[in-house]
Amino acid sequence: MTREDAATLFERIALLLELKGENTFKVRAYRTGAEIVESYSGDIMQMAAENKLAGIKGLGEALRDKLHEMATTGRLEFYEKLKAEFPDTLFELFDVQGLGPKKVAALHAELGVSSLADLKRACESGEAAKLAGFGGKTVEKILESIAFREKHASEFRMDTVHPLVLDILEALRRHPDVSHAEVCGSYRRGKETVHDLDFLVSTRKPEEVIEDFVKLPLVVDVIAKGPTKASVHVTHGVQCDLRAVSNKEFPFALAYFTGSKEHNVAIRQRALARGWSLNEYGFTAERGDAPVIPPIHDEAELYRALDLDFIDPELRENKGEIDAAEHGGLPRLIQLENLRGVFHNHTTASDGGATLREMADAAHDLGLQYLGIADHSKSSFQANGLDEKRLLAQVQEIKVLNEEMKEEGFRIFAGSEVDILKDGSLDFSDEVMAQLDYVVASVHNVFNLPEAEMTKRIIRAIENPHVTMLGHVTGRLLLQRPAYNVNIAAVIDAAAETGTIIELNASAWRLDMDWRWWKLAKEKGVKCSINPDAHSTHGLQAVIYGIKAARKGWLTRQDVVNCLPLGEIEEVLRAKRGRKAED
Ligand code: DGT
Ligand code: CA
Ligand code: CA
Ligand code: ZN
Repeated sequence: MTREDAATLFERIALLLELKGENTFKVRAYRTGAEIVESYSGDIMQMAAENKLAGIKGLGEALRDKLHEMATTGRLEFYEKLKAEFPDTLFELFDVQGLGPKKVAALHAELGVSSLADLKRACESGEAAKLAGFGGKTVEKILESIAFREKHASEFRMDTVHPLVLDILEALRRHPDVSHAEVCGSYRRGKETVHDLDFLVSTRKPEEVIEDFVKLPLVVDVIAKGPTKASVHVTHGVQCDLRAVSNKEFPFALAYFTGSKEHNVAIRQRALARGWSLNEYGFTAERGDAPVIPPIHDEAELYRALDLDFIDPELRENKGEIDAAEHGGLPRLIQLENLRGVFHNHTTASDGGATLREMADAAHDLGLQYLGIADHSKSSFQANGLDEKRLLAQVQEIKVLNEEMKEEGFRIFAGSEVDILKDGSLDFSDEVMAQLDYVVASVHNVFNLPEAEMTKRIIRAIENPHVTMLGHVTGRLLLQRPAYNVNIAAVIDAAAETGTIIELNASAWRLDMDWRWWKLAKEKGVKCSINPDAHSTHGLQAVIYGIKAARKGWLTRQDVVNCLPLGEIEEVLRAKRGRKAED
């Protein structure tokens, strides 16, 4: 069980206890527990397994015991029992936008709402609007959120599936009868959300491997099982397909099941043009005069046989990659190892769970050379945004810490995630922003503007010489909240013109700006910054999702500013301000 799973369980327990009308003290203990688990800077699950949690502030004995149980058994009996007192469908309500625990409790107690379907009915009939705290606006928002969720009901975010993929691949690779195991499908292509996971193994004993696969501990139920394939549901309700093939078939099956469908169709046509048919098992000569089929041992040889360079899975969307592979024009995609630092990170000064020092140590431990802090600005009061005074105090604190960390070759950059106000002006004056090393400008409220107005608002912010980079361009929360209306192409043009960096927010919830826009941005000369938007030390790990999205957007290390070493990044941060002075 990961720390996220454990934190989620504590959150849910808090909510269920609240619904039961338990005392608020107890409820709060679980909620605090969830926050601690989520943001603790050490390996809290390992510590829980070893019974070493004593002394962590805010974690009482009851919660410590529960963490121990979760860490060692992967489940929690207390939660299972509690959960059994409620209908399963109640849990659908928990992630609806605009529906906090209090509202869920009111809906449940007063209208007997225990599922999304109930909620929809209660909203449509006008009953919900009569409850205390439910205006027409709230109801409208809930209905919109339900519609959005229904549309994406069978998709999963990276943070849900990534740990599952690691676990399952490890189990498959450890199996004595498996020679190769890979994950295929949209996951391998680095899509921001996936419908299901597709695994592939090569083996001489498919039946044994399939038999053991359906018995893996994280399998919840078996959907279908045959001699060479199986489908199961695992944790979180994620469907996993497994196919077993021979070693000889493996590269063909790997390419086929990686997709995309559109890429496969184009590749198949290319094979046909030289007289070969292609499917998940191999090439077959279709004509007597077709060229001899060379031996194929891996995907690279498969592409080579078609006179193509190897195409990284992330690029396989039939969006120009085949033409590029034919002419030596594929980019050398960025890798996690290329990152030298990270911008846009929060601390306990605003809504983060770790202190400045803890964040700096964690970034240093990851092997990074610099960490950019960007706590929220004062208008984001719900996130405890900093006013000028607190911000400048933080700048001083960073200076002191930088003196200490200088010898280690590590540097903290003082910044701020400055709110872009409704009219496109910024939450801090130029004078204040001038005292920072960099500024991320983001929209955090008034999402419902018409496209032209939102675009104008964002472009006005970008035109400020102190705005180093634009944060989460569309404000989307994957599977949860749609992007606001904004003309992204126009924003890219404005960024190119003003020398503003655009953020690739690496949080699995955002991955914003979307990968579909990066190729255009890069062609216009816009630089990217892969920003974890970390709200805890663990949150820094989000860069792995950002790297996947950047690769999918054709980006190389040259396109991403935080691949630059400490010695070169400062100049980039100063470039836009300097530009103003020269003009
Ligand atoms: P998703 O929806 O997130 O699961 O996306 P994929 O791409 O993983 O789609 P999935 O799981 O239905 O199929 C995995 C891959 O198998 C897909 O990317 C390409 C290949 N594939 C599946 N069905 C077909 C098909 O009818 N024709 C071709 N050419 N390829 C297919
Ligand atoms: Ca899939
Ligand atoms: Ca599938
Ligand atoms: Zn933000």
